[in-house]
Amino acid sequence: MKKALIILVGIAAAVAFYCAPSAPKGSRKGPTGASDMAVAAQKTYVAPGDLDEFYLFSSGGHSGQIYVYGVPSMRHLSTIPVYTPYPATGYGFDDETRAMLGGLTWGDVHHPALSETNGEYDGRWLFVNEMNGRVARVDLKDFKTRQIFGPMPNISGNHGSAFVTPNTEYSMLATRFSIPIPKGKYAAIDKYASDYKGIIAAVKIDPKTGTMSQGFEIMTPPFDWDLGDAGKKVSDGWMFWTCYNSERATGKLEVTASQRDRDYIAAVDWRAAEKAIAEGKGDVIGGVKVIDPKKVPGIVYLLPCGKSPHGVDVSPDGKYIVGSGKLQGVTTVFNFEKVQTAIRNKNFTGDEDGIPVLKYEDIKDAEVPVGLGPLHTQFGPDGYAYTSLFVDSAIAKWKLGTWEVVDKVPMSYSIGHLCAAEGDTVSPKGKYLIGLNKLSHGRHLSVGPSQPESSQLVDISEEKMKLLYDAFTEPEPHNAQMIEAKKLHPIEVYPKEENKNPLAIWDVKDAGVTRTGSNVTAKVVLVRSTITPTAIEVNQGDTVKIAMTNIEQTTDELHGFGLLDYNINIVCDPGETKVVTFKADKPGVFPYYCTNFCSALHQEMQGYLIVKGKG
Ligand code: RUQ
Ligand code: CUA
Repeated sequence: MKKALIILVGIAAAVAFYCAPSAPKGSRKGPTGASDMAVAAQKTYVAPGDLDEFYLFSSGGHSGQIYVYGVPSMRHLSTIPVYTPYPATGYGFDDETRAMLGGLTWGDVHHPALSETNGEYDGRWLFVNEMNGRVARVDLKDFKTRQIFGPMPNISGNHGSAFVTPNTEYSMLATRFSIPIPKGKYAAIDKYASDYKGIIAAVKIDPKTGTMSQGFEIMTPPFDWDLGDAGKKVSDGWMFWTCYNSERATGKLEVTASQRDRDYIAAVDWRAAEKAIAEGKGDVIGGVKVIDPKKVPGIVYLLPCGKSPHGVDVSPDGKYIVGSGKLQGVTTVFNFEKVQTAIRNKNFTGDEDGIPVLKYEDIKDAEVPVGLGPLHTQFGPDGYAYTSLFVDSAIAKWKLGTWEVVDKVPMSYSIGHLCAAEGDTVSPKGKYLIGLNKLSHGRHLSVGPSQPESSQLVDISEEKMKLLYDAFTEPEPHNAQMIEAKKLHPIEVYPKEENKNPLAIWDVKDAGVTRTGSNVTAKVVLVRSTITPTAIEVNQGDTVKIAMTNIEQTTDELHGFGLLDYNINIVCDPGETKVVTFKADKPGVFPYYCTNFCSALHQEMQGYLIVKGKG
């Protein structure tokens, strides 16, 4: 009776907590009292002119962008357009970036992955996936998207991506949606369990340039692969992915795919896969080498994990694999060594399409009672782990090895991923943890029905976690990675001598228009405060190529080229050349002008495209 009462009170308290309104509108009284608020303010205050200690690269979800914040100020510093045109930087308007986007003008970005050397962020590149089967590389030298690889063959729903291996050998991915492969093949939906396939894939990364190329794929049963993480240190060479729908169900998955008590984590020996491919053991499907684990054993194993697990995260020492069953109140810790022993001893309970299933009791070290709806885990430098709890709207702090839950901090509300400073590397930095929440529920000035998402900054430098700051962020902060600012050294201008564009010019006397048949090339110089030439005359129907070089070598001296009525909007950074090609199909006189306020005579920086009509 007493126990029941306690539980009831507990539930009521939880509900009350969840529904608790934020501080009254217009009030600046913090929920935790004035002195705590003063401490929090001081801890997040970055004085004018001072710099933040960390960069945060946050996923922009279906906006297709990456947002860059400074931590601890949580100030939004820049937006890196990746899969979506972005007029502010002219991304997706010039020939090169338009070609990189292909025919697609959106992408659903989920998991940014900083490049690593020996399991530590090395500050070279940021890889990021999107659901249309692509992975992009952002160069952290200039914070620009430099490559979009894909859509990859056989891949449908690239969610379990773009995780990198400890020395950035590969960006790893796994499909959320299974389809008959290769793409284009037909199979009726009632053949789902046998004729639809999931795919695990490895995208090769050039260690010097970061350039991505086709690696290999592994065919799997039609499970819905969800999240992944690369093994590190002792488990280096292995990759782990969770799945839901091991039921192989279709239709209303919220019911049909939640029947089993346990789904799986796939453990993939990617070095063995690499070797098998080199030995010619893959079949070419859709133009890529695909391993069928039934024919090539010894590469994939299944670890049972309850229940519809979402995140899987490997501890900094590589010894533990933490699988979060989103429909239960515990997170399961597997022991990598035990997994290896079970594989060696062939302690299997069965198989799924030829992939051996390990015995749960053989490989599990602990079920940690973190709370309801565990999703993702990050790590601190001191043996602590932090798990996000979607249903409880909280973060649980617990200790690796003792499995003791030591603290909880509420989140507002419904936390998804969380991101600790370098918290998925071999040497987490601690200090800060950010909860990436799905809802913000009016803890901000109202902006209409589409409310901002929230990213909450938590202090993890002491025993008790403390909420420091509510930041309201763009949709949708799925995941983020936080790196020490001192590891990045972005350039501020493109050095003239490194500009290899054949159409670049550096002197206004070289500017002008040349013609071959109906192809017109205009070489243009952008420099304060003239666009040279100030008039470009062409004939209707000409193919016009405008190559513009911003010859400035001064920090922050950007120039733009906005051409009215032709939907052209280019921005050139100092020392950069951009090229745009279009058909001059509309006759008339069309002003072009500099779009970036660059000087006292910025308004004067203008000219005319004159298109002489046919008639
Ligand atoms: S998912 S809220 Cu797209 Cu990474 Cu877990
Ligand atoms: Cu150049 Cu404004």
